[in-house]
Amino acid sequence: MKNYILHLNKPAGRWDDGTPLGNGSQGMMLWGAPAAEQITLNEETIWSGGPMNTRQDDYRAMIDHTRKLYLEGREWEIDPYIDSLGSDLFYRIKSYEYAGNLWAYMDGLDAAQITDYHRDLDLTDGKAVISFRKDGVLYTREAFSSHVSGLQCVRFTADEPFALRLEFTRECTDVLDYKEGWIVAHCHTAFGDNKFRVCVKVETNGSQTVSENGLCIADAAEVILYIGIFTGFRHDCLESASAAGMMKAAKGWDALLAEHTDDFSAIMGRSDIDFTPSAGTDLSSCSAADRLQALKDDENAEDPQLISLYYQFGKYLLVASSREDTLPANLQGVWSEGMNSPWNADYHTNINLQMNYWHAEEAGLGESVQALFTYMNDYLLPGGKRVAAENYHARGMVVHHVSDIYGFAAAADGPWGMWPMGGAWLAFHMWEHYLYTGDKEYLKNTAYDYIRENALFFMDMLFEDGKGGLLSGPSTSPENRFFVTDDAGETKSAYITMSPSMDTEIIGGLLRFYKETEEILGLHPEDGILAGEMADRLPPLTVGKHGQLMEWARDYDEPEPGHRHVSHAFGLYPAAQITRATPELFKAIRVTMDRRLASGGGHTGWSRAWLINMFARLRDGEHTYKNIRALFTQSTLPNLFDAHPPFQIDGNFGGAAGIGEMVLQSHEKFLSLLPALPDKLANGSFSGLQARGGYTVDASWTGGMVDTFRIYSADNSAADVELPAADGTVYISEAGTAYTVKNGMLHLPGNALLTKQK
Ligand code: FUC
Repeated sequence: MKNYILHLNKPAGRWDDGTPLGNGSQGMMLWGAPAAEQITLNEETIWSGGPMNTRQDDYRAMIDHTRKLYLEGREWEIDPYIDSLGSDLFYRIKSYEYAGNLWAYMDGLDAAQITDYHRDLDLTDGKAVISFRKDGVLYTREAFSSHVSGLQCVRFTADEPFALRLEFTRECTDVLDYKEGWIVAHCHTAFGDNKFRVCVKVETNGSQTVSENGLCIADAAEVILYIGIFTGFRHDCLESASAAGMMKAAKGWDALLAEHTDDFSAIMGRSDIDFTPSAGTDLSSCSAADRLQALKDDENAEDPQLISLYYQFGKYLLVASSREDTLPANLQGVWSEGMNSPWNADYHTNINLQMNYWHAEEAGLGESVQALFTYMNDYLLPGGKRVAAENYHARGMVVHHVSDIYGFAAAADGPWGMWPMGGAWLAFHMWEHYLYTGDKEYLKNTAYDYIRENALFFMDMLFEDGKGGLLSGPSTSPENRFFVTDDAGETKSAYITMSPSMDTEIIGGLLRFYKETEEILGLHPEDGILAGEMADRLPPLTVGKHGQLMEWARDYDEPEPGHRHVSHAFGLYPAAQITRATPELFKAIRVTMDRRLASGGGHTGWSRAWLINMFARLRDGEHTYKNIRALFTQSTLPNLFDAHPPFQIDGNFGGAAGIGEMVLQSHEKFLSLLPALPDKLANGSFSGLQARGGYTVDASWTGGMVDTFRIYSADNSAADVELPAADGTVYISEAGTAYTVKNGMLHLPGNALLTKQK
């Protein structure tokens, strides 16, 4: 893989313009100001609040009443009825919090006198380097966040002896201890009194003096900070955990850096998508902020390499915020600036948490995906079973639209929170992992319980429509409203209904792959058969009066036709229910997307990222590209962070997924090379991409045509490959066998490296 470096040439003016580093569970954001380095620290389990009792004895009666209203044709009464029950129906979770700020003040480095400023983040080895000069003296700050040791490390050096003062600040700090070689802070969260410690071991050849406001170092050639954060969520005894954790610093900078580099670059090196710039336009050494600005300034400007960089950055951020033994990435990965993060930096499960992992399978980020599955099994499953039993009086598990690290699963926030689909949507990720790997042991040991419990919930909760069909609900089409007319002829907007299209897509998909899971594993075959039968009785997806895919079971108008969620497009992406094999729906979803965009859709980063994936699935390379460009020019901060606004990480991940979908798809039961390649990206290559069926795929192309490609699977599986080539085009394998393209497809009997015949 090429070396991808995210260059910036200014200090961050705000936290969300900083340089993010992370080891999966801890993170730090470097601001890079010469005179006052600010390192904003995070640890993923510093989260206010705690487990909540969400039992509601009347909840099931409320559910049944809404169903009755719907079946009696009094749908317009549902939202007012829910409103009349008061806000106690919905809970509010607490916020993820930062761990504090570590400051390094260096007097005399006034911004006006600084030259040669660089702030670089190497995405391959996960190391940041900030450097600048004053009066010819070179100052350097290097940082990495090590998953292997669990420590985050920062080193200050300069050509000449220097001084600095270290200080730690945070609300809710009970003890702050500065002593020679150490800073130790004992802190707690704003609510719930969750305790944690921030420990900084300071190593320097300079002199150290403890003062009231910090640790002062003078005459140093080098100052190294080894930072460890230890939380009560993870450890019973903070004293012994921090003592043991900080021992790892004894290895020293070089050894810690070497083991970190091996670990990080092994994961990052697995996959690459490299778009070739046109001759003479290599911008890879320019600042990312300037490159984004150039795209904004000139609508004809192109920067294919920025798309490659953005793809790697999407991988980088996930590896830095989600690893095999951590929690999954939250709305801001693992980064957060203060005590209250936007949307609590929670786990939003009506698209955001899912989007965080959209690129992960294809990019080969198995360790990161594991964090999601562990969270689903260890937190959502028990929490979701409680809510299913206590509130719905049903078997199985249910998760609504937000969650936290305490396994919260009940309906939250307001009427739009009456959406019992979050847990089920996440089950698709487990099934997809099986499709990618074919790993039956994983299916049985990791995925089965979670998939089954979600299926059982809906098998209990679906209800008869009186005409032989089954309905779901009450539910919503995430966060979107529709117009209903009451019996007095007055039109009102409402959230809550039965069987919105996304419900049908999620439940139908879930019940069908649950059935397949039972067929594969044979554990409860009768339940699998019943699930399949119930899926067949769900309402069909329907084309509405505008030719659009209907968002709800009835063809309502909506107050916000450009709404950021396009939930009924779930069947197109991320699921694979709407494809070229369902031409009417394929056409109708396009109408839906065009209508959304015509009314201002895609205005949040994640919404734009979703559109990129949808257009790629529609095989429309030009619109895919247009939306990537819009993501860069409208929803990307100077350091390449996605902006809702504010910073929200899902768009980074969804955007990376969409870039992958342009060059490789595998959801139609065959491999498709360059399915949505825009003209502007006519030349390039990719390597190490994973595809469903257990394949690893490499390819290179010029002029939009595949020159060479390699398909590999551990069991040497045959592969059907679709590629942009005229019928009769011949590809030759290494062994000299000729394969001829027919109807845009090639059939390969097993692993092969193929080159187009000249
Ligand atoms: C979803 C979106 C919002 C926001 C929030 C965190 O509910 O509708 O735009 O991204 O998640």
